[in-house]
Amino acid sequence: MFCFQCQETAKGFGCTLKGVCGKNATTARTMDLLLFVVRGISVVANQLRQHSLPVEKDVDNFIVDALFCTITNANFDNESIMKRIDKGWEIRDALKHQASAQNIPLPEADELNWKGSHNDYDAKAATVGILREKNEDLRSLKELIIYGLKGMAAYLEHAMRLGHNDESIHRFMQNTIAQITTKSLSADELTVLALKTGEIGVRTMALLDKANTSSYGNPEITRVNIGTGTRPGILISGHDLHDLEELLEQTKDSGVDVYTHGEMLPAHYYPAFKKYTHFAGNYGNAWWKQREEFTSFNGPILFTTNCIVPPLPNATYKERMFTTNSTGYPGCKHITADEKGHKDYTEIIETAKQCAAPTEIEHGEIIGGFAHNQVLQLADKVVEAVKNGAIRKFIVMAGCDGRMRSRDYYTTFAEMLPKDTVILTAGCAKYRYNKLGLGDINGIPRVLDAGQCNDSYSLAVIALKLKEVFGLHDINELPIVYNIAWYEQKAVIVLLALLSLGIKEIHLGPTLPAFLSPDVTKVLVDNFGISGIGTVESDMKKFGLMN
Ligand code: FSO
Ligand code: SF4
Repeated sequence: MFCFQCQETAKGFGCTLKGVCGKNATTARTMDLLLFVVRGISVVANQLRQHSLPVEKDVDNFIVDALFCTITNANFDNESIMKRIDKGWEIRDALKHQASAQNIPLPEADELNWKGSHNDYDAKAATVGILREKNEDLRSLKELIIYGLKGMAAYLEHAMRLGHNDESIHRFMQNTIAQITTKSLSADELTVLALKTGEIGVRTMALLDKANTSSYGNPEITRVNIGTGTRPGILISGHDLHDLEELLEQTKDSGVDVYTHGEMLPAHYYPAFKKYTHFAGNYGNAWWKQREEFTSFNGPILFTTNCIVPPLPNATYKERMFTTNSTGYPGCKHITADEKGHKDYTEIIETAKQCAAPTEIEHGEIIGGFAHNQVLQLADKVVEAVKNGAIRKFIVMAGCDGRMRSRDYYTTFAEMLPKDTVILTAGCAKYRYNKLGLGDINGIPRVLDAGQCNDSYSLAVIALKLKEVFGLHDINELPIVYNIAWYEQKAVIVLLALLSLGIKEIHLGPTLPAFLSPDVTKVLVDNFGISGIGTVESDMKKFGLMN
């Protein structure tokens, strides 16, 4: 196996024996084969579209799900990946049949022709992974684009589940994958394609924002309880609000409470979910603390998306773990939707009824709900605070949290920030500083949480609005510094999206991606001023934040 798609990759180089995330070598290779299938399907689908022929919705759905399930920590269930591969061959061959019936010529590519039995999969997979591209810079750019597309697929899937779709995004994804598969693109051409991926990433996040806000209202300032009640609970983690809605509906008279974990916390900010009195609060912290926190939660856990941490062999909660959508874990019950898209959570609810109430690990409240609509309602107050010097700078500290000790940097950084600065956050990175009690500036909290990682879109909307209000020509003239933490591939699409919006001088940590070759890193440094992080003190000085 070889995988270097996430920040925690082994030795900052690549996982070769087993993933630091817990993914084993066989599953890593099976995922490589699934991506091979995705490439074949994309080539044929793209070719049909180029000839103005229709492509079935199933193709779009398959590609989105397949990309999503290969994201870090989403799916550890080899069997479910194998099933996707088998279905993929059928889709590819049906598309080929369609092409041949219409005399559409197809390019030469192994991805279009190979087929073998399950016994052949592992050997084939070993030849079609990341290292198939021998040129380090081309490999770096191709993987940068593919990881961006994986993040895009995740956000698109959430929007689609709420009935919002955009054919142009699917077309872009499949066309991009087809180009990477069949064309000999130069480094310059791939760089352009990476930026284009960011541009479509903005479109995808805007689509998801519309899907979420038109379904559940605009997030608003909300105090979220972090303590526990006395009734048994169900913990829902991940990012999918549609799953949450169905779970809340089905649990409302059950005597069971629903708590959020990790990235599901921002669900509390949406008006539509406030009517559920049993939507009890947020339990715990970011994804990587789940081994301890799921143990003390005592009740069942539903994973709607990544990040799953493989439970230890003696974990008491494994029988209480349920997965859905693109996620999977061997031995855990997977909940699928019926043909109308409806999921039945009876088994989770019945499991919860047999469990003790959650053990309280924290007490109090956290505040959030500062997505674009809410912040723009406060715009006068914010602009006034900037003009009169009460707010000197905004620090965008969005992105992901992770296990590495080096991420303590973000807590220290937040603690050391001067009192006239405001943190704008989104994603699970917030757990490094959202319970520090950093206070407020004239009633504006010093940590403004816009929501999930996809709500980084909100931060871009806020920045663009401020640029307009202050009459600036360039978004980079705003008093905003970007100190972003990344972990997995959704952060890659967020980064590409910010670059496509012209945002420069982004600091990315705790380490730069291993998949960026020295030459590609140089392009990003020269053109966008991207850099890593240093020590808290040196970065404070660099950002002009030392008092
Ligand atoms: Fe975090 Fe995991 Fe949202 Fe990621 S829970 S790390 S970028 O999946 O998606 O922020
Ligand atoms: Fe390693 Fe990250 Fe890939 Fe897991 S996702 S195998 S930790 S690089």
